[in-house]
Amino acid sequence: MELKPNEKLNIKELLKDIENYRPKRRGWHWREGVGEKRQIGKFEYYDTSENLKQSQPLPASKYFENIDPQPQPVITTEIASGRFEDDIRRMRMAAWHGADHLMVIRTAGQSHFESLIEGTPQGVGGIPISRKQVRAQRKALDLIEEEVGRPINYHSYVSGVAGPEIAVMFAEEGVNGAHQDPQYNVLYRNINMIRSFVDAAEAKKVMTWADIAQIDGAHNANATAREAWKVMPELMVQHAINSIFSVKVGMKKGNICLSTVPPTAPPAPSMRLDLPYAVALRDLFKEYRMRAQQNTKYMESSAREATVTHVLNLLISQLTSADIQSTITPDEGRNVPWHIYNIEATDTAKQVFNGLDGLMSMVQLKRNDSELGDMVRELKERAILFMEEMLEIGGYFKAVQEGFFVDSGYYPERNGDGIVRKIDGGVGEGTVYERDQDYMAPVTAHFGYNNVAQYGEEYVENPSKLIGGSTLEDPDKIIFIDELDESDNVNVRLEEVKDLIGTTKLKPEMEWLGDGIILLTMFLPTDVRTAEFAALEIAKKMNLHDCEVIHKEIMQEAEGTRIELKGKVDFSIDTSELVIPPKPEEMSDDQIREDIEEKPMRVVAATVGEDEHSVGIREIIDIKHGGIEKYGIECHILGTSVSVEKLVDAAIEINADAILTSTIISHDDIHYKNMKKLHQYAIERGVRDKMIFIAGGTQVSNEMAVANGMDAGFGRGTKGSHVATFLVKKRREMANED
Ligand code: Z98
Repeated sequence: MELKPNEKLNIKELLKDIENYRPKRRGWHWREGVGEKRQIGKFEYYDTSENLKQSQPLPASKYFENIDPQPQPVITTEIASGRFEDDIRRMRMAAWHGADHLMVIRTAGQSHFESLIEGTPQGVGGIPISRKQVRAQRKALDLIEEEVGRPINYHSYVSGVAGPEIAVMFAEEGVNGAHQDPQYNVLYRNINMIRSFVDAAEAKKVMTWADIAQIDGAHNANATAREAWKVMPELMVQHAINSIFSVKVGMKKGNICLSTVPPTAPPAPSMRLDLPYAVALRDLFKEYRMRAQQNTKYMESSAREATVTHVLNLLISQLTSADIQSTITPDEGRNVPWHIYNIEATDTAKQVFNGLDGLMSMVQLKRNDSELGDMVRELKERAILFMEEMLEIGGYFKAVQEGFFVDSGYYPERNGDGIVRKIDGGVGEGTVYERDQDYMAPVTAHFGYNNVAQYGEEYVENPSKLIGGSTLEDPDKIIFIDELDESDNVNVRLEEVKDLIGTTKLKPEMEWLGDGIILLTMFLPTDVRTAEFAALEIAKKMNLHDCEVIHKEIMQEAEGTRIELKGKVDFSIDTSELVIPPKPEEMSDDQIREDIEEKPMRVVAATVGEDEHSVGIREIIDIKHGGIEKYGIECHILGTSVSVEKLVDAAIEINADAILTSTIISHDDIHYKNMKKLHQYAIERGVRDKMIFIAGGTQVSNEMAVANGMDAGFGRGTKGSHVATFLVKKRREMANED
């Protein structure tokens, strides 16, 4: 199977023979070519990585030779709409925009599952992580990474009491990154601490074998705390615990990523709090990697507001460092996990890093004798005191029992509202046993005591040799379970939308093929409460169903409200029945300019008859709005209400290449009558074949203009470049005829 840029990824084809698919590679991939200066288009970049083979550049790149500079950090986007098959298509779009870390969040609280699940059931707010789904996504990414020319990291979560099993499955299936932090289980999923740490040792060992990069869970305290900036000292302690624990298990520091989030957002003076925190963290954890995540704690339903906070977060990454820049989605505040928001967030990261390229060659953080320096020191001191107190009372488990974590006080202040878990409580309590003397497991990447030396020294490092390799070395030993649920699986879902696959039927879609969802933005000149209900009524009248207001913003209490509303349509359209006019030809600016430079061009222009409207023609000519002047075309505007005779005579006198007329008035077809007159008079003067005649105006169609003697007609929406393209092409054509 191979992907072609102009062909859709065929999910059915992808799922064929999935039971025999083996991932192409293992291990995390950092971007290449980082740290080198790089010439891209007309600019030299300081902070980029290797270009992609194929990509979708930012909209404004058309002004810069379509360049698409790739920032240094790996860029994450989290895609998990509930249907892995639809997420695959979104992954392809995200990869084309520059994401190379695709995370799939598991469906609500999957940490509570006590074993692996199988098949492809549909999720809510995430994907039920199963082998088939993981394998299909990895297979798709193996193709997509070929297409864009950069390895893509596939990522999910290793947590819950099934953590080690999940780690093994991820290692088998070529997953490249995973969240793993025993503290997450303890604090947020109430899993017994002893069980959680023992499981973590096993899981981390497996992740180490598979070279899976690890992200910790400290940022969850940030998201959970009542005031996120109060837990800054604690976050450092959490990072420290998971990092050193992972090192002790054998994980390399280069694969240990601290999950860090700028803790505040405007209107808080965020830079003054977030920047010292970021600096302190990087001071303390130099040897590790930084995964900078976008702030989601203070995210509301305004995409604009979320984007500004995201941009400030990116500035912090640029001022300090980020190895992975995670964008998540800017829409967590309204739970619309839609295609477009993943793409927007990825583009925001790319755009901001492009714009901030080389910033640190010009500015320096003021570390000495400064508020920044003082705060950095203070934060570190608070974190170290926290750690010391923790040791004093008997270690981490005791500290959790005492409610040290996620307390809303700014340490050493304590408010007594931290999360309390008991050492002898929680899920899986009492399930950890010491291994017997004769315990033996013929498996790879096993943590701790394993009595294999009795079979020979060569087995100590590699016990699975005893059985000719475990599933990690010999994937044929993996037992692949296809589907367990007859009605809740991908085959059934694909069947439901079969009319939309490989046909000319088209339906709008936000997250799932054929979901029919559309987003409406409207301004209603009333108060917010009335606006919300009025919007729903309006949507009903538009025949939308399942409507929901997803964002409302007061413009002024009485004057009006901005509303964003989602709703569904239940029809599809047939693209084969569409009448699509031919695309207006448009040469590139440089091509037009080159032509004019080689052979100068002169035009006369006017509004003819009794038409005083000169705005249109001026827009087509004036350089200010991209008119034809900008290509070096010499333009003589004769004014308004010019007679046809005067216009042609003037053109003859200055030896013009073309005549441009403009008319807005169209009653009694006066505009077409004038065109005919112009054509006739030009014949009389013997210049009709020597000049180009163009008529424009809001009511002008090309066909009618040509039928009335013109060479071309341009209507509403015309830009200078369209007219210039026509002029250049027509002149070439006329020269060839000569
Ligand atoms: C992120 N979207 O970081 P269940 N383990 C850790 C986690 O941080 C998480 C899970 C497991 C954000 C935050 N984090 C989401 C360390 C979740 C998830 O199944 O939801 O409990 O596990 O990308």
